[in-house]
Amino acid sequence: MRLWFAPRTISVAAAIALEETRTDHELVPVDVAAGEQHSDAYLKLNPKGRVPVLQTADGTLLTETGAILEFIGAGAPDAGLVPADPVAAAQMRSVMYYMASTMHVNHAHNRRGHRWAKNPESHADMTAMVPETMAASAAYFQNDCLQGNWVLGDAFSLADIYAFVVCSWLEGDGVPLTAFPGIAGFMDRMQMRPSVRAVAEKGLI
Ligand SMILES: N[C@@H](CCC(=O)N[C@@H](CS)C(=O)NCC(=O)O)C(=O)O
Repeated sequence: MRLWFAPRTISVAAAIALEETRTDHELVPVDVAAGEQHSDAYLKLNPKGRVPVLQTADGTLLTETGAILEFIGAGAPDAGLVPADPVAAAQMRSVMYYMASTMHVNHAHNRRGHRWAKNPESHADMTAMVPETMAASAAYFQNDCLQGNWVLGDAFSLADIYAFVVCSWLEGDGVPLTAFPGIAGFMDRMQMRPSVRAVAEKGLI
């Protein structure tokens, strides 16, 4: 498999899942700061101009972090990243959908206001709201999603990987982790996992 990624972006979640499942893969860096995601060559991989993209062993190109994580998890059932129980699986996906649809979008308002508004004053207004909206998302994740060590209590799952990357943006978005000791502990546990250490050694986080 081949993963197109950029450091510190949501694409790191896919890299962690590949490590968790010991899936053979190649990493292809995308220079997002230089706008490589908008190049003709990259748009052929992902017409949305975003990272990540995962190319499967048969050449299929997958986009959207949640879908990519599910694909990686399904290919390695022994890793246990997706619970067999349908209720637990739905709880896991509930957190993943929240990360994708709400918390990641809150974060994007920091520097990507041009997606939603033309007026620079509107961008500044959106940026000013980010510490508030990200703190609200952090409170929801800490108080209502984390059920002990992980989202599913004792069982580590794809939701933890997704949440880890999104929560790694909190400090940069003006939300100190000292205000969220539950998340701080979760981040410490994640950082101790060999998968996260491996991607850190490669400079992804
Ligand atoms: N819903 C997509 C969002 C992907 C996304 O927004 N990626 C960001 C990095 S975190 C990106 O590629 N940004 C580049 C840009 O906006 O030009 C997913 O979860 O895969």
